[in-house]
Order: sequence, then C-alpha cells, then structure tokens
Amino acid sequence: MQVTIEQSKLELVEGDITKQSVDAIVNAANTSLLGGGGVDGAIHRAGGPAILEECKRLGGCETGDAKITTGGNLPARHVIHTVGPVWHGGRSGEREKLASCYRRSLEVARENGLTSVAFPSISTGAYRYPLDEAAKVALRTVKEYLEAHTDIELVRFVLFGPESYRAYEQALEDLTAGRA
Ligand code: AR6
Repeated sequence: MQVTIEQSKLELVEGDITKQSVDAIVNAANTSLLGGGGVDGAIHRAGGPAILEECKRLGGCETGDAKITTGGNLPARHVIHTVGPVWHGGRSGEREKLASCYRRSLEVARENGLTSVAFPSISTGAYRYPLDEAAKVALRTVKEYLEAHTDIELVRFVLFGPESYRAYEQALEDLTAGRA
C-alpha cells in the first residue's frame, strides 16, 4: 500500500528490513546500543561488525532519541538506531516516546542529507507495545513530519509478517480517510 503526502511517498510492505535498498534503515535498539534480539539482532548479523564498532563509540541512546551509524554490509548505506519505549500500560508517556522515535529518526536522516528511510514497527516485539496503537502513532507521526518537511522523499514501513502488515494497513486506511 502506498500514499502520497505532499511530494513524498509513504509505503507499507511486508518483509525483512535488512534487505531494503534505501539511504537508511531504522533499528529498534535498546539504550545501550550494543545489540540485542529481534530486528536489532537481525540488523547486526546482516550488517557485520562495523555497525557495532561505531555503536560502541556513541555512548548509548535515550529512549525516544536516535543516532546514526554506517550500514556496514547492508544494502542500506546507514542505520539510524532509535530506542522505543517499553509498554507499561500506556500511562508512562509511551505514546509520546514512540512518536519521538519516528520524529527524531527522520530529523537525523535530514541532518545527514538522506532522502529515503525504512522503519520497522518500533516497540511492538520485545517491548510489547500493542500493535494497533503503535501503528496509529507511527503513521500519524510520519504523516505530520512529511506534511511539514519536503526533504524526505520516501518513508517505507517494513512489516515483519502478515499480522503487523494488516495492522499498519488498517491504521493507514483510517488515517487517510480521516477516521484517526
Ligand atoms: N525486519 C523487519 N521487522 C522485524 C525484523 C526484520 N528482520 N525482525 C523482527 N522484526 P523487536 P522492540 C519486527 O523486538 O519491541 C531488541 O532486543 C518484530 O516482528 O525487534 O522495539 C533490542 O535490542 C516486531 O514487529 O523491537 C531491544 O532490547 C518489530 O520488529 C528490544 O529488542 C519490533 O520488535 C527492542 O524491542
């Protein structure tokens, strides 16, 4: 599924983010930036040790912030590492922190002159953020960013499996129909 927002494309695909040929893929990391499971593990495995070497020099990352490294052996030139919130029931600022991940990742991309960015579904694995809620926050935040800035030409959500894809598809349909 694809929509146009101002001059930019926002698209949803089902697949593996490590295979994406874009300027940067975003990693759902933890505050240490020293690796983990899920999409983080997959990115470090596919990208090789150069990513971890750069991560070690970054001194970690706050929840909601984002930092950039090389893409190592990945088809993407860069990895933008962001740290999503752990879900604690929704009253601990989870929504704002998750929105901040998407905003800060796009700001870091822009600061580095990048124009195409692929995101996974941040926080919806080990960090247990409910998928439907996370999809709404993710898509609304990216849409607002693309409405306000013209430098990013493509944002692709790479959803791992049909359940994630369908949740994002529903959220994007609601958002573009003005229901969300
Ligand atoms: N491509 C795209 N999406 C993927 C891939 C892939 N190759 N692999 C998994 N996903 P998670 P979190 C999806 O747990 O919830 C790590 O240990 C997955 O199905 O990777 O933000 C970090 O180091 C899910 O929909 O990230 C942190 O400690 C989504 O990516 C912690 O997990 C996010 O799941 C972060 O937890």
